[in-house]
Amino acid sequence: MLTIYGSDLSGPCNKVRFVANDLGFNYEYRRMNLRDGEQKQEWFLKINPIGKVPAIDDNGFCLFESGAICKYMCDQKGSSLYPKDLKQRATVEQWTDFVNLHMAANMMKVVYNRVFAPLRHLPVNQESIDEGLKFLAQYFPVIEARLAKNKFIVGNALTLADMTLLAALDPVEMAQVGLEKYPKLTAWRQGLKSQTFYTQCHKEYGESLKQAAPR
Ligand SMILES: N[C@@H](CCC(=O)N[C@@H](CS)C(=O)NCC(=O)O)C(=O)O
Repeated sequence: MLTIYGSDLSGPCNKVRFVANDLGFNYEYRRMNLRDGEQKQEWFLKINPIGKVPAIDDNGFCLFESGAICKYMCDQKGSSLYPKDLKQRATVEQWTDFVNLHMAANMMKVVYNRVFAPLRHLPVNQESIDEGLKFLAQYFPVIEARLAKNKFIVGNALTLADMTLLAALDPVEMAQVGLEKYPKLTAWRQGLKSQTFYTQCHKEYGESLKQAAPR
């Protein structure tokens, strides 16, 4: 049995669940209590020595880092989300890396400071928000142009690059990151959010956030 250790509010965890759902894995979802530090407990450090989610235990084979987990699951099923062809795979890697390193990282600056920090009564760094928004404003048009040409980011097939961006953008409403200027990106996102792989994870990202009220 495959177990996915995750948190509903984590983009990397949700990405792993989107992919596992899309590939039709029968898995147990083990929701970790990050606020109480369950991820740093000894039993979990045996699964992931870094003490972070997501992590998986696939019949005794443990893996962490969402990208590695997604690729492992895709290759098990021979999925076109992560194509076998060398050049197609390299192109998926390229866009996935771009999304992770440039889009998700800048999204996180805004999400952390506009959503998580206020929720936990932690200091808000306005410079970090401004920097995140500045870079996102550079990169959203790149994705918009891709989606004006193709159905998905890489081409006309859904890939890990789409799953990665979809999960990273999940908190846009909560973080007030307007996508109004990007109709193709908005339509792409709405289309993917109506898919079973997404609704099996959650209907709306905000649902989970409500459960994380300060205490
Ligand atoms: N690069 C990692 C990110 C892992 C990560 O930062 N996980 C966060 C949740 S998004 C976490 O476990 N935070 C709790 C902690 O660091 O103690 C991945 O993609 O899997």
